[in-house]
Amino acid sequence: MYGWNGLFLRVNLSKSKAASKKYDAKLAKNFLGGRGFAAKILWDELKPGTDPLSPKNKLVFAAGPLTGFALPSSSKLVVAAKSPLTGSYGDGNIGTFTAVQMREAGYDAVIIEGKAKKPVVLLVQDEQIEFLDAGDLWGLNSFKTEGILRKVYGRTAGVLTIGQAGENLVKFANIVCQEGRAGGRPGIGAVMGSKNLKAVVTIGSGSLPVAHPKELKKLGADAYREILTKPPYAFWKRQGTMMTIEWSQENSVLPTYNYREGVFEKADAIGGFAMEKITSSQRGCPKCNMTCGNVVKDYYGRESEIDYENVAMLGSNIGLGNLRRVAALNRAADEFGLDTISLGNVLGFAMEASEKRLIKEKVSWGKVKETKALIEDIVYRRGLGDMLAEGVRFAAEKIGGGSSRWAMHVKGLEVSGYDCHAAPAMALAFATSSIGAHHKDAWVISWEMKVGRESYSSEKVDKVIEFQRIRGGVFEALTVCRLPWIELGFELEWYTKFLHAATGLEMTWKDLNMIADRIYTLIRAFWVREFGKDWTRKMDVPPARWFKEPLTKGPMKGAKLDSAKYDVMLSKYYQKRGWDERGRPRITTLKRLGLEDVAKKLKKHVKLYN
Ligand code: PTT
Ligand code: SF4
Repeated sequence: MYGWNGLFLRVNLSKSKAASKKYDAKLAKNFLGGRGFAAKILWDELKPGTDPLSPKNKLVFAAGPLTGFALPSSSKLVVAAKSPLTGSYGDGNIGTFTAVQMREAGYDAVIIEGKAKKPVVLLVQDEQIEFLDAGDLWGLNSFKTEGILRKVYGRTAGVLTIGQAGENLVKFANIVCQEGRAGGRPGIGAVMGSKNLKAVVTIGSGSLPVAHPKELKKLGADAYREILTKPPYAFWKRQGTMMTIEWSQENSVLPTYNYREGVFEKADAIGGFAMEKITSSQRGCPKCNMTCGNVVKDYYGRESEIDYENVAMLGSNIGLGNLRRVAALNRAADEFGLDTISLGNVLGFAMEASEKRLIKEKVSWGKVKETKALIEDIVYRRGLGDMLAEGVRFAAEKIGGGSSRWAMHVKGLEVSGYDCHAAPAMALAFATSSIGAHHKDAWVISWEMKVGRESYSSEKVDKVIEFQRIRGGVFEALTVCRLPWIELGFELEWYTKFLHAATGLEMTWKDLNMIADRIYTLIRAFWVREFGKDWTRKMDVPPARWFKEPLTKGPMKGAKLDSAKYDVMLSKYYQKRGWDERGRPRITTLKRLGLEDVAKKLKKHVKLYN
């Protein structure tokens, strides 16, 4: 096999043992890597009903066949497990030296099982695997932990860590690296914590098998040059994802006061231009020449790397209109290893609940010190923080009072930073995303603003599926960054050429879309298997606030979603996907996608289907 190493490393923390094993080449061709591998491994190896925080859950780090080569923005890694937040398949995507080092160590994926007796650091150095005592690191934040490990293992070692949030099993704890890359929104950091795994250090010294080395080298050089010629490049380098704050405000989709509104009175103070005045440096993922991590000095004079989502969720969504203060909360989230999107949601939820006197604690909008203290309570699970550490779905069930209407989540995963009162296609994208309400699979909102936001047309359903294929399927399986394509217009044809040079396979985008559908449908099967008879189409409906409480301000004042029209759109989505009226993959669809074994298991387990 070229492109792929053909090896998985399996680590058992309970037994302090590890072994590598060849996998079938068909797996690579059918699932590519990254999310494809993770979904297949978790489907095959986890029993339905497995407790996500038990030793029986498995943590998978998986890369794609382009990872590790000198190709633009190609060093991403999928981190996946059964999610403690949603109770089903969960993953995240993180730009990290670990992706490169893991591939150079000879592995396309690492599967971590069991639970260490005491806190450990897993050290993967080519074929040598060690379980190091992490007693001294337990309790430290992610930055300190990484700093200590980097002193020993060097600047380019792969180092993934959890902070105290992962240790304390906060349900939206994530995994952090390089002081500002973070991934695993649906609590993948908590899964790592539940295994007593404080960090994973990876160092590889091998070279990757490549089908056409000269072709790959030339393509890589051409592609890096091409990126520099793209017209949006210069502005991208100035603002990165932060330019989206102004755009969201103009289009009335900036999440504000717990998604009550789409415009924020202090948006200018937290936008890309405000950031430019205080940017001190830039960081990014390895192998990228359009680095987008903008570092600013926060309210306390410390460095904080900010992105759109961080600022929307810890800024406008909680009524905080000062960028240095927002950056301070973002830095706290990175240190503790908390997903900023879910964090901004639970904070906004608590502020609204306090305003409505549904909780006894006073939690005010837009106060940095109070909010920072509440974040610490969440991390250490004290008082109100303990409830919020379980996510908004749980908190709403607990406090009642109609709060589930404004608990902003889908399937338990909190909504990322786009208000959808007047964006039906984006609402559908959130509702049908493979891990809960994440924008990663289909960020159709900018397209939707151009074609007209009112309609619930078939064209919109097609666009959601098209994006889910490209982004949620192909990019997540290749583990390449999607931003060159979305933000600069770097053409999709490059990726089939890269694939050919690396693997020798002639794959068209039609072939890739088929693989994407296979992965997406397998993940859907995972959800259906977990929920069994309780699975209904209600699982694919966005939060009630967007249907019931119109916007009261801004250019879209009065707008809200129409539930009857949404329902029709959802049915169309199911038809086009080949799923039934309850959103379950039809047996014929599973077979068409080469998932016969999944069809058999699902049929047996859920006892459903025509
Ligand atoms: C992603 C989600 C995002 S999406 C952001 S900002 W964004 C938040 N970042 C966080 C952070 O920072 N610290 C923290 N403690 N929590 C955070 N949670 C949030 O996590 C990220 C970039 C970005 S910045 C985006 S859009 C793109 N995401 C990609 C993706 O998902 N897939 C892909 N193939 N390419 C992508 N490219 C871009 O990567 P999750 P990163 Mg992230 C500080 O993790 O769970 O996937 O959620 O990975 O290396 O930081 O790069 O406006
Ligand atoms: Fe990482 Fe940004 Fe480069 Fe994508 S564009 S690879 S997120 S630095």
